[in-house]
Amino acid sequence: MKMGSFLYSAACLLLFCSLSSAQIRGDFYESCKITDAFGTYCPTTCGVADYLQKYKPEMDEELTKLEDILDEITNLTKGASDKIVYLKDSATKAQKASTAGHTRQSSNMLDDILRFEKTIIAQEGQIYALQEALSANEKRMLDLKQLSLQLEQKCKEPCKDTVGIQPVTGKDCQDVANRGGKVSGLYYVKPEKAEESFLVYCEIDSTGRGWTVLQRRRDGSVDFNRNWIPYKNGFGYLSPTDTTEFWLGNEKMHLLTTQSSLPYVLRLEMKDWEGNTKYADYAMFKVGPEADMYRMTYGYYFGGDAGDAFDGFDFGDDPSDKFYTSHAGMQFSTPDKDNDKFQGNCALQDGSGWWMNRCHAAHLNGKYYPGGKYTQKDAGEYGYDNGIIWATWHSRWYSLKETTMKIIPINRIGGKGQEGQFAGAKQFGGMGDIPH
Ligand SMILES: [Ca+2]
Repeated sequence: MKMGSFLYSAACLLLFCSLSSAQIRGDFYESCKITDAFGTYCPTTCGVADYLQKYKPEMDEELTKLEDILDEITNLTKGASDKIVYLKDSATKAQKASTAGHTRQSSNMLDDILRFEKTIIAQEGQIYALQEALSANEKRMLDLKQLSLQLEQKCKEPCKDTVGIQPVTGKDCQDVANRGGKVSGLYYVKPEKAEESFLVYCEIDSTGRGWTVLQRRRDGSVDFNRNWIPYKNGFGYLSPTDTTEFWLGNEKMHLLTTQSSLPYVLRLEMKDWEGNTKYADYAMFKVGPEADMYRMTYGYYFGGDAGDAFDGFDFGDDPSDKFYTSHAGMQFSTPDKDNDKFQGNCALQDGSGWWMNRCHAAHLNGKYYPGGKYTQKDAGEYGYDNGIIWATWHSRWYSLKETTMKIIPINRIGGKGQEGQFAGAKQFGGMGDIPH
């Protein structure tokens, strides 16, 4: 029955309302003009209203349908009652007839009466079942109406400022940390060439290092199969507790990574489904302007224990595999904008936005596969490896559980206080220990 799914979606809607007050909406709404989605605080005024608008017609329709069903049941019940009255009358008549001394007919009459009684019992059973159904449906209606009321109430409440945005600002998170930002959380930053400041999640550690987070995969709750504009502006949710998934946006990444002569290091952190974590660092990471399709460049692999998948991977299918799966210097592609080196459309076939070559050895915006392992069949229509891939660590048919992409000025990456969990950096002979 449809109701189950409707109840579920209504419950989800409720959940959305209660959760959304603690998150930042990253999407663009048709009826809302939000110039900077990540800078828009609290979704109540636009986001929730739009969301409700979207679901209200469906809900009304479901309620109408349910009312129709109830009417039908009521009619049926009435029909059955009439029938019982009629049958009871007949039975009484028959009884009277039999007691009136018509002995010849009495045995026939008795049979009739027995038959009638059986029918009556059967009818009563049906009526009982119908009444059960009726009251169950009434209860459901009541629950639904209750839920709808709660929902309406909840969405009328003014949005509470539950998101803590830190007061310190800077041109990136390291600047924020330098200016006194002590805790990880949401901060406004304004890179040098940026016209407006925008919200970012800063990961600030006890040694005063401030990472600006560009991408986060956590649980598959955000769809990364998006087109050029969402990838340009950013999508998903920024949360002060770092619990949500997002793509900060190519334009913001461009502004951040090209603002000063001091180069950035891009760190990619990954976690698999067995709980292992690995990372890879790239020095002098830059995202070019939109005119150059947000081309990604870096100087060199700076270290890490996940291996250098940005440099491509020899999958063993063809000698040119490594060359054609490297990402250095690639332009950004999305399903609606093919800037790759493949005669087909990598981003369309793999359902993501990424610096596609022909196509990839690293693919952190891929499809989320709970459990990790997936097959050609799972990959859908095109059947290519489309998961969250880092080929120098796990096979391309293994999709990672969590990823983070974050940047920091190169002079802050080394030195004391390298996180214990990423002690692997030491393997690189202190390459990370650049004096600052
Ligand atoms: Ca192509």
